[in-house]
Amino acid sequence: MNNADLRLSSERLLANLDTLSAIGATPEGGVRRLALSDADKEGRDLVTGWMKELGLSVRIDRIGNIIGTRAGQENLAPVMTGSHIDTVFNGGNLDGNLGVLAGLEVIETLNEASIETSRPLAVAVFTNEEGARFQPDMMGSLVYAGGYELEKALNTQDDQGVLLGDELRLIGYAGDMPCGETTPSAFVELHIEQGPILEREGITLGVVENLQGISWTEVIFSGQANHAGTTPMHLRRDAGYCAGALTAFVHEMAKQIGGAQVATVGVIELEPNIINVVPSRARVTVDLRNPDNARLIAAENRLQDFLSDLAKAEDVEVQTNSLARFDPVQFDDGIAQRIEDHARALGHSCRRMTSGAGHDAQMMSRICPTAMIFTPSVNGVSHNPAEATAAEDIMAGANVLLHTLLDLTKEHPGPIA
Ligand code: HGY
Ligand code: MN
Ligand code: MN
Repeated sequence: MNNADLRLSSERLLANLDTLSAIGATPEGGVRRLALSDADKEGRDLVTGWMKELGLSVRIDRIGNIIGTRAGQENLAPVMTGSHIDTVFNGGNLDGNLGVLAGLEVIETLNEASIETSRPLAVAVFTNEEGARFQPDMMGSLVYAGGYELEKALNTQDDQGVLLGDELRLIGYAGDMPCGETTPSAFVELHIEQGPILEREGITLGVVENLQGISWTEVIFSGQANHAGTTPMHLRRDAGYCAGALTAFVHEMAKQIGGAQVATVGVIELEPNIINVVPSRARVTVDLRNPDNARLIAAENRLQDFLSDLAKAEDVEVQTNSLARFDPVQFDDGIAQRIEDHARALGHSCRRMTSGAGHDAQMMSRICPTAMIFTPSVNGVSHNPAEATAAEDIMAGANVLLHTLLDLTKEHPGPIA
């Protein structure tokens, strides 16, 4: 068979996605597989078992990243694909999982066709991409790319005070391989778009050429608990009011800035959280994103100015902690062009686009030529049990991944057939 006619098995890939989705399945039909939880361990055990069945050499690095490698004919740097299998608290079945299992399906298809590649081919499962339990997000790939100290990552605590390093040992994935030991020759990640653009435009695939900047801030307001009935409004030091004012401010600020600016208050925790007590303390998280770094910095500065004015006006203390800050990322145009050429050669409509979400690829782009493939999300929904992508779109993206990876495993990738 001419390699150009090679296709993945949709039955097998879709079945494997269902099998993995059963681990951490929620009653709403989604998945809860928080990083380094028992469900994450179970998912990791399933995936590493599949890697071994495929004959991959499986190694775990010191932050728990799993790297399965299929040997090449030459001892060259591998082409790498992959993503993550940890989810947010109320996640869907595809976010991250698709990129990992499509990578394994590529391996299985090459094994079945007895196709050898000159470069090795690796599939990565990165630790804690979501940052839902331990911040920052994309932590495993960031450590792999040398952007975050391993010790700092291992000493990260979740909101119960549990150390990431202890959890890693507990689930048996505190590996001994140095992080980032192997620099891939290229990294390509398949991921759902998690937004509305492809579906709205009726386009099958996204060729992701850049990714927006991300700023996560934790804001702590400290006021004074007081009686809800006896305390006059002008004598209150109301942390709960400040949390609400901040939420309204970031929402309005993003709308005023316009363009691609987005802002989200995802967490509001009040203490003592009792109906008849003026809140003494509020913990609030602010997620700001913009593909233009100057605008993102301007939004961050407006946030800080608002907080200092609010603290003065309401006589509360305010403390901010940066939980994550990543500049916008430009992917490799050569890799993006190959993705686009393969999409068109396979007869799929596609368009260049920016990623609104963070991904492991943004960290891998620090160390090797990198780009991404997006498949459409039904109703643009993600980080939600309703997350879905049509089977034919999943296979379109996965087959473009197959041919892009196959192409890149040639020592000198030639023109697209
Ligand atoms: O936050 C993000 O964009 C990613 O889902 N971790
Ligand atoms: Mn993801
Ligand atoms: Mn996600």
